[in-house]
Amino acid sequence: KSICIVGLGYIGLPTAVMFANHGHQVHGMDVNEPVVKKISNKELHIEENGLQEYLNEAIDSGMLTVSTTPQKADVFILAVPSPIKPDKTANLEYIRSAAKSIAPFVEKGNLVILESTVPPKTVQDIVIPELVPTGLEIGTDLLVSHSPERVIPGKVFEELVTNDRIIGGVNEESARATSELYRSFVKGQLHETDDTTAELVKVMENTYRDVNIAFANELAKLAETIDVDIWEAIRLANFHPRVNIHQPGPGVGGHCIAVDPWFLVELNPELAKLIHLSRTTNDGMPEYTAQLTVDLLSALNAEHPKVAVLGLAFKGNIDDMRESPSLDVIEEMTAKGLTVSAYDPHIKVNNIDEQTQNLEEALKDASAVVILTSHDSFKQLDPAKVGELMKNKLLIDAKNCIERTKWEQAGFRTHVLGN
Ligand code: SAJ
Repeated sequence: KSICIVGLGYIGLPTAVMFANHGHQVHGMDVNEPVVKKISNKELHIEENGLQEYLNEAIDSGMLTVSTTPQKADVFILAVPSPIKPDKTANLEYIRSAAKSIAPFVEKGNLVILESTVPPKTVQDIVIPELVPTGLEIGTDLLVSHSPERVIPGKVFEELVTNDRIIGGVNEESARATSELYRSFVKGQLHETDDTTAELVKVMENTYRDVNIAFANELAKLAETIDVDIWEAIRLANFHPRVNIHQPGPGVGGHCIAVDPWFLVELNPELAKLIHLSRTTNDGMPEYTAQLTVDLLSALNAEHPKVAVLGLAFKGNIDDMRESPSLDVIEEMTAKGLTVSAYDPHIKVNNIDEQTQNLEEALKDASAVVILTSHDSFKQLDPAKVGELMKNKLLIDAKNCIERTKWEQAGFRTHVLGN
C-alpha cells in the first residue's frame, strides 16, 4: 500500500521507517523544513535505538520519501503532537491542521488513521469534521480509525513489534482495514473496538500509571514520618499476586504521563477528582524534594549552601528533558535560597543556567549531592572521589538508585526519598 504519514517526530518517524521497511511505499511529511531536510539526508533529529539503521535502509531502498507537503496515498496516518495548554486543557490545533492538510489529497477507498494520544471524542469532533469537505461518506467511501501508539522511548522498535495494539474504527470495516495494515509488522495481538473506546483506553493506561505513582509518592511521605523504608515496604507488598504499586520519586516527567490525565479531567472536573488530585500530588514532588534537601542541610548553618544536582533527563538513560521534574526541583531549590549546579551526561545542549557539562565542577564545594535521575553512570560513581570534592558529605537519592552502604562506608550521610 502507499502510505502518507503526517508528523515525523518521536512516533511518526519510527512508524514511517517500519512501514517502509515492510513493503509499503511511504511518504512522510512534516511542517518543519529543517527536520525534513535532515531526514532526507539520513540525519536524525531525535535519538532512538536502531532508528539510524532503519532510516538508512528506508531512504536507500527508495521506499521512504519526505517533504513538507502531503501526497495522495491509500492510507493517511496522523502522528502529530497533542500537548496541553497552560490552563491544562488539550491543544488540538496540530491534530486539526493535520486533518485539514490531508483533506485535499484524500480519495474514495482511502483509510485515515489517527495515532496521536488524544482526549476521547477527538476523532468524532475534530478529525471527521475536517474530512467532511471531501464529500466522501465516512465509514464506506472513507475509512477512519484511531490506533494509539503504546511504545516506550528507548525501546520503540522492540515495542512497535511486540506490543498488543488497540484498533478503534468508526465502524467494523475501518477497524479491519487498520488491523490488516499494522499486521505488516506487529507480532502482538490487535484488539479491535470503536474509535472513542480506543481513545479512552490509551489515556486510561497512562492515567493508571500517574495515579499509581501518586499513591506511591503519598506512601513515601507517610513512611518518612514513621521511619519506615517505603521502597522495602512496596517491594514486599508487590509479592502479593494482585498488588503492583509503582515507585515514588521527585515527580513525573515526559510528554505522556504528566499530560494525558488532564484529558480526563477536562472531560468532567467534578467526576475526575482522584485523577486531578494525583496530578497535583505528583506535581508537588519537586517542591517536596527541594524542601527535604533544605531540611537536611539546615543543620549545617551554611548561607546559600551549594547543592550538586545529578540528572536532568525525565528518566534514566535517555536524553529527553521534556516535562522533567528535575527542572522544577532546581527552580524550587533556588527559590528556597540554595545555590544549584546541575550535571547530566545525557543532556548536551539546553538553556539551563545552573547546568555544567563537568561533573567535578558540579560537585566542587557542594554541601549535598542530590540524585534525581537513575542514569547507570550515577550508580557507578566512586563515593570517595565525590566526597573529596565536596564541602560536606551528604547524599540525597530521590530515585533509590545508589548503593547506600558503599556511600556510607565512604563517610557520607545518606537519605533516600521515602526512607
Ligand atoms: N515514574 C515514577 N515511578 C514509576 C514509574 C515512572 O516516578 O514507578 C516516572 C518516571 O521517572 C518518569 C515518568 O514517571 O519521570 C514517566 O515515565 P514512564 O517510564 O512511566 O513512561 P513514559 O512517559 O516514558 O511512557 C509512557 C508509557 N505508558 C505506560 O507505560 C502506560 C508508554 O507505553 C506510552 O507509549 C507512552 O507513555 C506514551 O507515548 O503515551
